[in-house]
Amino acid sequence: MPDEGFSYRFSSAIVRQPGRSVVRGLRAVDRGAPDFERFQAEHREYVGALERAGLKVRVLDALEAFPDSVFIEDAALCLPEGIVMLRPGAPSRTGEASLLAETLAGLGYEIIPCESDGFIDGGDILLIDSAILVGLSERTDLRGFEWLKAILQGWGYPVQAVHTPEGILHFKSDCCVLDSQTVLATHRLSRMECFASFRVLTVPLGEEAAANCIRINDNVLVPAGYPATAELLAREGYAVETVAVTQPSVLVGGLSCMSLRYHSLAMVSHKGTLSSATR
Ligand code: CIR
Repeated sequence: MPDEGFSYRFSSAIVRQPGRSVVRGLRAVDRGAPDFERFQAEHREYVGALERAGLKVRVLDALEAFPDSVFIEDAALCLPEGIVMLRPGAPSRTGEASLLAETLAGLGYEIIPCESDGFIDGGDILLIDSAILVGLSERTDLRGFEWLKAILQGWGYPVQAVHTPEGILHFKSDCCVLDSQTVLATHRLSRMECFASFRVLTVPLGEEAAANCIRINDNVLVPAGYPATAELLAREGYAVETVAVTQPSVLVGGLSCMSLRYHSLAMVSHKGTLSSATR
């Protein structure tokens, strides 16, 4: 298992451009389609925020055949020991992982292909330095979890399955890591047993969508439009940057799912250990 900070200190990220087909992306409640041009503009802003947090960002071309492929985090899990290809649970997203694997192979990491007949989405995997929590959800089942657990335990990670309450698409739709000891979670998740050993900051009522933040190096990206959450985090001493995700949110997408954050191989000095450059 790697050093403290591995779950939020990164050097690099990969994102995928939204295609025009994003207007046909999956949604929980049909409130109409997202606007493609606005989606693109928000995506550009998002890339800028990742860069300002210190990441070198690679932007992949859109995949028109996969309307939801902009939500790239669901197809792979990047760890200092290797990259695990996942198997997103929505039928229309089958195929995203194998296309992405071709790109990820170029990073130099060992790539673990998905050999499960179960399903697992990256949006259900919460990395905290001392634990990996995997939400069983509409998209992630027990078989997918057991398969991933065997790989991650082989690398020395404590892994735990947790329940994703009904009505929440992915576990991380409602929580995120803020540092080695702290998570941000909605009321419906904050009292869960899996968070008992952590300090939990609870998202103010009415701002549930703001739980999908991302801590990257010294910044915390927070969805724009949730002032009470931004204020709470700033009061706690985090460097907050707000990013608009009005169009991704039409498709139940948020900040975490639009990038794969990772440590460049040069920063992993030996198996699983990050060099001081990332700390
Ligand atoms: C989907 O339903 O798969 C996409 N419309 C949204 C995926 C968002 N991913 C995530 O929260 N990890």
